[in-house]
Amino acid sequence: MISIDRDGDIAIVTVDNPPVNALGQALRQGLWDAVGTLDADDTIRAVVLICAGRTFIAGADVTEFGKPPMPPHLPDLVDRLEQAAKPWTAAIHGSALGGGFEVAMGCRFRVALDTASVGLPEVSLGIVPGASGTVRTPRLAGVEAAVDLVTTGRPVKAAKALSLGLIDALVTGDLRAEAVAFARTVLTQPLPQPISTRPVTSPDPAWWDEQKKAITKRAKGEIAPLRALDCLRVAAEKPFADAMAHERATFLDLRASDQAAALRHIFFAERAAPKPAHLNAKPKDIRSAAVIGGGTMGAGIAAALRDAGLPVILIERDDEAVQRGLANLRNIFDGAVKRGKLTEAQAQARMDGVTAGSDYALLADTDLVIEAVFEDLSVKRAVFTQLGQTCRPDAILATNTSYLDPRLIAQGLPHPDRFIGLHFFSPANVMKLLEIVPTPTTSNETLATGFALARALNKIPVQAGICDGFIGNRILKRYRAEAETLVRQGTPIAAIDAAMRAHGFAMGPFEAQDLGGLDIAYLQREGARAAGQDVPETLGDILVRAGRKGQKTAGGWYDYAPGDRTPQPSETTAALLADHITTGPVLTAESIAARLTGAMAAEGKAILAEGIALKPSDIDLVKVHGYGYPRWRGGPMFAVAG
Ligand code: 3H9
Repeated sequence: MISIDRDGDIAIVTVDNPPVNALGQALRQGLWDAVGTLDADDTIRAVVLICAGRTFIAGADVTEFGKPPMPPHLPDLVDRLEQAAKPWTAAIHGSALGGGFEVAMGCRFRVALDTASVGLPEVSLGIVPGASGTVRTPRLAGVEAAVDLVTTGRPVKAAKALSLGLIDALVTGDLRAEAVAFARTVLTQPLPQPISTRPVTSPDPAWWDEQKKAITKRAKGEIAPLRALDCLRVAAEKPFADAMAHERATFLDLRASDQAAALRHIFFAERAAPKPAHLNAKPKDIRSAAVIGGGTMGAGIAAALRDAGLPVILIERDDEAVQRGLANLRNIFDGAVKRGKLTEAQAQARMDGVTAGSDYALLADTDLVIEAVFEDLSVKRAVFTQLGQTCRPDAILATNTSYLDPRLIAQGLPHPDRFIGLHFFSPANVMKLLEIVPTPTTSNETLATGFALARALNKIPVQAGICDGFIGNRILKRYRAEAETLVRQGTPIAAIDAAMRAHGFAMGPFEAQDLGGLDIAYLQREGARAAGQDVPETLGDILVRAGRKGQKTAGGWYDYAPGDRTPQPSETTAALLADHITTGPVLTAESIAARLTGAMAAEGKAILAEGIALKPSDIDLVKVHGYGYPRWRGGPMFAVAG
């Protein structure tokens, strides 16, 4: 796990603890011992700490968090490194995160490859840095940089880290050789003060209040970012030792919290998602892709494919539609340029990799085709008839559908083993979730290719069985139905939305429908009714029939003033629904949230019992990544199991 070799009078300590060099007990002990060994070795004048594998130390070992802490504790190890008789230089590649960056701050110097990043992502695990991250960072880079780094949890790239003073040098090429050369050079100069003894200047109280306000708004009920801010303030105002004690107490408190348990659950579920145990085939190589349909969804999918570096063919009905599709795609990349995510040149390169047209013959040699046309069975079937005639027999053919039965879409398709459902979420180039829906004829190879595609697109794949709405929309339907039941029982619409926001959702169920439009689900219900299914009338149906489809019609569940998206309680809606509403008991915000999340969990249980979802954590990932369920609550299944 730890090896020591030397280059003249420089010792090189190499950490090798795959997969990410996490700081489990054995590694902490190994580093502890290495400091002692090298302090005692008179032939050594400086030490380089470097890691094998894909990354520098990526943090504490999260799997240890459910267990009692074991010595040597990380804060003590960081102190020991700082007090080592020889100066240590951390040589960073990949990511130095959390405890990894804290170890680097224990070292006297930090050099990093230009491709590396450093950060303190602890808040994303519901904790605060627990080994001096909140105390040393402000002493190293100033309070403002520390507050940003610690309370957002977002890592920064090496160049930014250098400009903030988080690292001392940026290198390219051979990290080990460069770090050894660096360690040798700095021996000729006076050593900088250890970070723990450096001064720190606290901003005035008004600045701290402003930060608190902004973070409270952003955190939406998540506690760790605010507790982190509190630690940083103590670190800026109190002596080092007091701040360390405060940080440690906060860390241990949060480590045992429900929020941290929920966030760990999502952390491991996300990492398990791309590689489910039952995938037993090798995925096909996908070197080219095509999208049928250049609307919002199709353009989003095409953008995601381009972002992953795949050449894309975009097919639309006619020239006019082709131009519209290309404009949609360009809009997406232009937006990315405006937000500083892409340069103009990168956006242009994204567009240059798109071939657009209306002739299916363009698809003759494409590896993967994703259909994203209008959600109508006959339209989709017509597309697959053409794909069956023009694509290679081994091309993977996927449908992006939210509600339709993929078996019906693929009926009559030659080689149906290469057919699969891929349910993207809008905007498809942004949303992380991908529901993967195999049919009974989908081959294992095609299924594995779906998962491999998700990895390539940096998405979180969840396998779903075939039912109305798959996992996500089926639960959404139940959630909305329960929300309507509450309205029928006399709970005000605005009270329900407020309760769900207080629970951590960005929006309540009715605000969300007004934003997305009530007509989509209405049309789907009408379709089912026309097909002879017994679909009871919903309150939403009454609103749509009265022309209230949401924000786009200036009113849905709420009214909207022109140019203003703030929902205003609506007398028109109240009058339209009056006959369907009885007066009932006044519910607290907590009991409203419990009813609605309980309904989601109940539907989730049914989905599991039917085999539509393979495991509870898959359902949690779907709700967290596709439907705004607060990550720090762990998803509906975790909430009821916990
Ligand atoms: C902390 O440090 C607290 C301290 O302040 C105080 C302590 C006192 N532990 O993501 P990947 C596993 S809190 C255990 O797919 P990538 C992961 O489960 C920690 N295991 O790789 C997966 O396992 P498997 C702060 C971990 O290359 C495998 O490694 N640090 C940990 O796409 C590969 O993971 C963080 O929050 C861990 N800390 O990305 C960093 N990390 O193969 C969290 C990963 O069995 N980690 N695993 O499924 C990351 O952000 C990414 O893993 C990283 C690599 C960017 C490093």
